[in-house]
Amino acid sequence: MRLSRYFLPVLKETPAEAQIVSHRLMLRAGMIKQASAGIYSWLPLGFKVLRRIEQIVHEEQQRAGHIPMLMPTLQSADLWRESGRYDDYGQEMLRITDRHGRDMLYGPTNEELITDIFRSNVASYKDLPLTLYHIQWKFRDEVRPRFGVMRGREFLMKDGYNFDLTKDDALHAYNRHLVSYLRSYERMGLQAIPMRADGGPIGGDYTHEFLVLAETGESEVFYDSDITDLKFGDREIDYDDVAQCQSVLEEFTSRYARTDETHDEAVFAEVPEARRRSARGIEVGQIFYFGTKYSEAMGATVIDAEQNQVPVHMGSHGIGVSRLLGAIIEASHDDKGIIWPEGVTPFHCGIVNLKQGDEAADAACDALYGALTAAGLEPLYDDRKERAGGKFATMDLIGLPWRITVGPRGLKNGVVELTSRKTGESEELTPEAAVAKVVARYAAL
Ligand code: P5A
Repeated sequence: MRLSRYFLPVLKETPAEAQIVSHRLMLRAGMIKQASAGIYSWLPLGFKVLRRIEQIVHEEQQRAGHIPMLMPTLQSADLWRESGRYDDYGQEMLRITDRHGRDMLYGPTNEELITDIFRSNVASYKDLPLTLYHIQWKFRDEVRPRFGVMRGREFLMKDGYNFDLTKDDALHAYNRHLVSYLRSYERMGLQAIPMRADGGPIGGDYTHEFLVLAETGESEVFYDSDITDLKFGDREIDYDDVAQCQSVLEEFTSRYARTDETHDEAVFAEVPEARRRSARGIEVGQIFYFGTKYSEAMGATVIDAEQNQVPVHMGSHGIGVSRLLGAIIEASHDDKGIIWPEGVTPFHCGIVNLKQGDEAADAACDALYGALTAAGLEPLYDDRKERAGGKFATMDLIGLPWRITVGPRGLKNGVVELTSRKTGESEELTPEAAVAKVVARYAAL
């Protein structure tokens, strides 16, 4: 993409309404624009990152054997009356009446809708296990929407639902989700720690939240510092292997790590004092096992091997897709702007032409652009007639991991400059070597 033809409305001033750095940087980098309280338009740069995050989530869900689909945002109130949650959900639910006077709602989550799909189509234990998921907008009429996409009213969530014959099978589904979430967050350059939490309006008492530690996080958390050394890394996993998934769960959840809802001072006191931490965290996902709560209320049963009708065991599992943009920026920025992890960056590499209109510089930039594109990468070429300082400031603000700077002086010696946004280090390389280095970085992801 050539910057002269793109839509990147960066702001020079720091927006007064934004209280935390990720919100400020998303506004300044022209990623989002507020439409009304807690509701945002996703401008091209923000939309690109959102899509990259979605892509990682899709790949990791499907790797775990979970099946993608799409349910609507508007739901009938009748289904929610069946589960009893129409009255329980309270003011967070946006209720709508259609022209025929039918009660509808903008879905805050989809347990009822998916249970209805299941009961209409599945009758036998032979069709289990089954896990369906989608990535869809949700609406929760939060009292205090704030911090930009971090606590929105309209927000994008990946929500998955497992249907199993037995509790053990459902717990395996829970473990599969835990493993796939660990992989997903690491691919986004994040450390998200699973912590024992509370079921809240979703239900069940077996649930973990995934938290990214950050001072601006809205959750208070308590944990054993040893847990921060754990990495999932690039280990191979067989998602059908019950024991293997269980051992990952044990590895990542055996140390003390709880949100304030389930925090227990007496148990925490058993952690050696030097390792006890209390901090703040951003909740980027939550997994639940709630047994037969919805299947019993809504008649989602199957015939088992002995010909008995039994309610299925269920769980639901959510990732805060749009919130993740905020969480990633909170975890990765400096005073100049965003520092995108390579796994989610909107463009793979920036190209800065120091002297637009200079024949050699223009030709070298075009050649770099062509070579990066041919290698399957998306460069962002700043081809505007602007001062070098302004171009660098924009690139630093929008945080692309790599920048290639091209100027007539370097070209005389056959070199361009390759700069890492993260370390700030630059090296002079031939254009071919610079491209090869950037391509190799992404190939290694
Ligand atoms: C699990 C999937 C559920 O709704 N039902 C379907 C279950 N869980 S949850 O924890 O309530 O939400 C899942 C994740 O969505 C993100 N999230 C939000 N993101 C932005 N703004 C909000 N107002 C908001 N509310 C929830 C969180 O990341 C949460 O973990």
